[in-house]
Amino acid sequence: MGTQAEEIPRGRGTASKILEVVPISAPRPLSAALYAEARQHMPGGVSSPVRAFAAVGGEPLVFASGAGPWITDVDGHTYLDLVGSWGPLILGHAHPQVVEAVCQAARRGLSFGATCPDEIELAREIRGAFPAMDLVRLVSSGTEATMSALRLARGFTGRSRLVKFEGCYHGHSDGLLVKAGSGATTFGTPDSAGVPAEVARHTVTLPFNDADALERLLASPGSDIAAVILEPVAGNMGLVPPAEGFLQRVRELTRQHGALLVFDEVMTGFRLAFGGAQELYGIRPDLTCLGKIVGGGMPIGAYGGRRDVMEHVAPLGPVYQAGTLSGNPLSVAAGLTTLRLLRQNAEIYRRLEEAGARLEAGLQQSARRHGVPVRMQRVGSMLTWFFTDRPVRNLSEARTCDTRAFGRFFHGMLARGVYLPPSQFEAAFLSAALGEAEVEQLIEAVDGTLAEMARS
Ligand code: KE4
Repeated sequence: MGTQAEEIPRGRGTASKILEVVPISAPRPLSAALYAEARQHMPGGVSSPVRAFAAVGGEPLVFASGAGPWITDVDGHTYLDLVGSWGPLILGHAHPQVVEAVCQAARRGLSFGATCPDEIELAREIRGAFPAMDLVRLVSSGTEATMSALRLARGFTGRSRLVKFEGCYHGHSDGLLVKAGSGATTFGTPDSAGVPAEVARHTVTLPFNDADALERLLASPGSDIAAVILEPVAGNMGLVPPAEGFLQRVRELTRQHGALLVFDEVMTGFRLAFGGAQELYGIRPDLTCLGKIVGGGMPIGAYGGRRDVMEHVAPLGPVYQAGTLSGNPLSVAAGLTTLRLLRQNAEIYRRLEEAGARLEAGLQQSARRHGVPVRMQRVGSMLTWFFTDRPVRNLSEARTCDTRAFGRFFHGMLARGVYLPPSQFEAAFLSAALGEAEVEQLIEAVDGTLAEMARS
């Protein structure tokens, strides 16, 4: 299937839509009415908590459609979308070839509960991008991918304890909703109601970017660590890159102590490079978890890695994991089309890097011009505006940021027609659908918002 770069719908250059300035006070009656109705039927009126705008205030919008870099709410207001469904939409909304692939798959049947050809093709495509994944198991979400990978790590090593890093999010399975215990290397404590202390105690949480803490833990007698899981580039405390040499040391330490290294690339996979962060930083993990882009916007997850480890997964081995809609034909059709377009248009990653760099330069100029303490932390097309004047290297430092200022920034950008993730502790995502004109519009919206913040 030949795909030319021009077939990636992008902002129509100078002819792209003019950002609609939607004053914060602008009436959004349909959104408000539908959100009120949603609250009658769904907890908080949302299907996932972060969508509720709790971190930025105000009422969430209800959206009707998306096209390329744009998303339109039910009141007809259109915004440049930097959420991109929280990462999957690297090609933008409703890419014609992705939509067509899903429609064709649907006409062949929605689900077979058995292997289909595209499923095999997608597994092949994933292995081509991630050479460390000798075998791949498809599931239906990032949560399932990480939950299954960690059960597999325990089954393979015969050990019980896990290590994660503060601020890294790996989905909502019990063993991962855990915060640091009283002492850094002691037992974890639940980070959500409903997680039993007996489960949380098996997970140790360390500061991100602190390889010395990991070394002390792994070297401690009886550490019994089955796996160390991390986001190689953290996006769930805001964008926090790995410190120089951090990933290499984690790789060395886990190998030295017989713990499996699990890269959670649900967000970074196919985002930072076609081969994800492990391609960018040259690290070979034992297991990799994927989601988001690998499904092109449809429900999906995947985990995989070393053949000797993956051969412990049922039906080959004793570690059980299953799923009614795993490898769903519509999800794999969307994912396969997305990955093929990315592989055949590798310049997308260069364009995303250029767009990110221009946004970053624009922000630095605006922050200086208006005297607002804000910085952008970015890797490729994943980025966060942190309201602080110091680097953010871990969760403790992220928490020192001015989240009220971020809330004002969020609403100022929304009023200028730009939809950002509604939390300081999330990453924003650029899509290949952003053209030159849209990047300029983003830079102008940031400048106008910071100018307004400086005046108030
Ligand atoms: P899902 O179960 O939401 O598909 O994936 C969980 C997950 C796992 N690993 C990483 C690194 C992730 O970022 C995620 C999910 N990311 C959030 C955004 N921070 C999804 C948005 C939401 O929870 O509504």
